[in-house]
Amino acid sequence: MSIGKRFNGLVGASVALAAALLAVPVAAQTVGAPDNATPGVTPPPAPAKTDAPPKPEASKPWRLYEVLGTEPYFKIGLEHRVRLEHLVNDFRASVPTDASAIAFRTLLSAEGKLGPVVIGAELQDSRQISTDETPVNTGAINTFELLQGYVGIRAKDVLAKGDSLEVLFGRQTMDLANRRLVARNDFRNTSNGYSGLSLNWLSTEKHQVRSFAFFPVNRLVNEEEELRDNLTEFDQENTHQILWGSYVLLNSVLDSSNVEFYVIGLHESDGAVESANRRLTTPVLRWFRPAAPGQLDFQLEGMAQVGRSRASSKPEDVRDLEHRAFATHASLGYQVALPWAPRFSLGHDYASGDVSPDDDENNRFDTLFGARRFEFGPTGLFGALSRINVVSPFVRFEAAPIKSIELMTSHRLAWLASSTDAWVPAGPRDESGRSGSFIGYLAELRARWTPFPKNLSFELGGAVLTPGGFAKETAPGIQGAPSVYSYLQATAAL
Ligand SMILES: [Ca+2]
Ligand SMILES: [Ca+2]
Repeated sequence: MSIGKRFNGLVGASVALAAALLAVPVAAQTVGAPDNATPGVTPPPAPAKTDAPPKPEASKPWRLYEVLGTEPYFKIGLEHRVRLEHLVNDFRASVPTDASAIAFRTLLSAEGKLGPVVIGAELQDSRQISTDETPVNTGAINTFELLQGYVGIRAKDVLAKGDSLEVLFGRQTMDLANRRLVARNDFRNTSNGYSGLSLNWLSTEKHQVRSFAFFPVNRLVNEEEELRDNLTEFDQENTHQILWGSYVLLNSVLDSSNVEFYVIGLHESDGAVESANRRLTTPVLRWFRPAAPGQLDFQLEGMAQVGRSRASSKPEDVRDLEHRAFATHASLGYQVALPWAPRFSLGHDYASGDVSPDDDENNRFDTLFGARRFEFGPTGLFGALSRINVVSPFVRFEAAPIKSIELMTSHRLAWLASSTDAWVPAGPRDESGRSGSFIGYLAELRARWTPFPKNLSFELGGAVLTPGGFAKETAPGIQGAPSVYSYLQATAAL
């Protein structure tokens, strides 16, 4: 199908969908907090994150369900986002090429509540129109999908006065801890979904216990031509994959810092989806103090990963390897006690890579179902860096010069942790290690304008990857020139 035809058809469909959805009473929740919001569900408050300064106090957003007065029994939310993206010099390509896309995402959520019993659903329509040179995948496209559909309970004063408990059964989304290993994606046009049982308990002192057992949801369609045509097919729970976890947060324990400990398990075999037969256990320890005006904040995290896995998900690859990998994050920040909340931070990320393709071990750290936009730069058409086989120091500066405007810039150098393993987001691997290890320098800028908090926001951003020795040697599409990504997006929610 030609781009023009696709464009006309899809814009028509998107406009019709938006019009249809706007005709119903609405209320949504993610504008202005695009990196960690969870529409449709109101879990116990998560601990403050250290990767963003506290937002200036916002006025109350406009919500139609409040006007209608259906709360607390029924809430409905709608959000629509459109993003224009352009990538000059695609670092993944085998020949120099550019990529361009317009990505649309619509979320419609509804939740009914009677006493402690909740029942909810969320529809996600994610689609993209793009040039023929632009790669397409299920990260951008998943049309008319049931992202969430659950029943459960949400109750207060369960074990002690002032605590809260949420138990959900069904298809749901989840942000676990700092979202590095289990996340509800937000910048990415589609989100991960998980089906199963989750429990979330928050004590009066804001200590937290979470536990879950899921079948991750496999996004469909997934063939290139079907994706390019934005076809619709109901996603399938991958019953050959089990994701489970247990999480404890001790709030404000050591000199107003927090300690988190959790374990995530992933067990999979080949079914409808080819797998690398991962049987991984990932224990994580994080010690952190959230950002606040006039004080030092920090984050120290260690993630170990052990078990068995295969080097690839190819059906002919049946060699089980000992999986031994790990990742670390260390950062230090300071937010100046000024009205425009300037915050400086610096830090270091490490994630192991495979040492040798010929031994009996797999040392490549696996990020499971995590998100990376909040620290490794924009994803979407870009996503040049990730927490896999990487050594990367960074500096970051953020500020809110006026109440409705937030600015952020970050700068990273990135090397392969193992020069004999791949630069995974791009693909190339030099098993000899002779191409060196310097991936390059990533500079990022972002400006966000929120004229109506949680109702309307605009974001303009971009990133430049200046290739290092390894990228120049192994990524023919780059030919030594920088990859330059830019985007402009608008998000409206009711
Ligand atoms: Ca689907
Ligand atoms: Ca190996």
